[in-house]
Amino acid sequence: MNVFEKRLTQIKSEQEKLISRSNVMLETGNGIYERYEFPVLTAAHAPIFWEYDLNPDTNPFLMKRFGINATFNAGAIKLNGKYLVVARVESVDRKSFFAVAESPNGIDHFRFWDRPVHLPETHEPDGNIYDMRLTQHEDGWIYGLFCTERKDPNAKLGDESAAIAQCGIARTHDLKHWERLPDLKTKSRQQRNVVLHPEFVAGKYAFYTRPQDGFIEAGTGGGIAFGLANRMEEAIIDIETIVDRRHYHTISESKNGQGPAPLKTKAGWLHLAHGVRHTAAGLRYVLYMFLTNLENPAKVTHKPAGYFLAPQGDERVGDVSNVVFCNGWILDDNGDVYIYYASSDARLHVATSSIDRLLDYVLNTPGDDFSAAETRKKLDALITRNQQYLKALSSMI
Ligand code: M1P
Repeated sequence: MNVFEKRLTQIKSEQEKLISRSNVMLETGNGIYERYEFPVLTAAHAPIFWEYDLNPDTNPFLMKRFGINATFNAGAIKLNGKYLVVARVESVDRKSFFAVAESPNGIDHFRFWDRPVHLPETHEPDGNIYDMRLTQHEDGWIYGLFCTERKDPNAKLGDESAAIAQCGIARTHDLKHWERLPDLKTKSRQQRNVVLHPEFVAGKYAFYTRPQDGFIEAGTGGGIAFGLANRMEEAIIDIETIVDRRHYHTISESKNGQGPAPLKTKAGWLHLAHGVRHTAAGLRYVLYMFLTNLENPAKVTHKPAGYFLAPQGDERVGDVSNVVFCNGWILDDNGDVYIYYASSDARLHVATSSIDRLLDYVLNTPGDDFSAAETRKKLDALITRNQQYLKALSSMI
């Protein structure tokens, strides 16, 4: 066997082992959801024919000719019985594109479709695209809203980082053929983490937005906002109203953003979002939940204090460490929920729960009272309530 043949055999067998490996649910957990031992999608899941020139004459050493750096922040949907994620795939040149990966069960054996998504452009080409949120809208389309980033035309001479982020919009019926629509227009100079609500509200298309002053800093952008547009073919939001405000000394004091489209439940719309705070080691991204009113999804009715899911173990390290981010989840017919979260801008994981458990979490976990004394009082009250059970339970354990 020559070098080419030897390497190809090895690479193929390693990848097959990776994709056919069964995931393992981690024991115990917190009762709210279960985590799994292995990420569901990594750079190593990229098909061999994406990264290598497979012609032995032009690539005798079987080198990578196109490197994939990371696969993360994925939109998710169940279509025709398959669990599909539309991942942000980042190549080694730092550009992102979207690619669909499919699993038979939602927790393992994710395999990329042969080709990445061919997303048409508007008259203003995208510098980069990422973080697609999928919404199966009651108008019959599946919409993909994502961030389109372009170099700031007013950047100071020599500033090669200043960028403008806006919300790109595309729609499809099958995740294969995509129609690009004009970018969303709002009054905010920067826009990221925009999500389409699945139902009409007051006869209009409803959006969760995240107005922000700078590319990184939210500035005066107060938090997750809500706005209405008449049409998707030229979506314009005139008024953005803050739904979930940032707050001093919380997990989202620096910024926050809606995750996937909210899930409709009997008690309200269930939201998953990310919150960001500054630490001495940089920004820390965690996930949190809240519930909004069924008739008025701009009104928060319940919001547990603190985070729902934070980076742990290996998840804490990656290109942007100490980050978990989620823009995709699937509610199955039997009430199971698959939460696809990415860690540290590197890889995609799944956590599983059920709509009943998630509702129990948001309805019965105390909210934030914004002071250390109030937090301590809540703990004291729980200990007092528990005292009557401790004796009885100690004989059980
Ligand atoms: O690097 C962490 C995340 O940063 C951005 O999120 P936000 O706009 O809330 O700061 C996004 O670029 C996201 O893709 C990334 O994971």
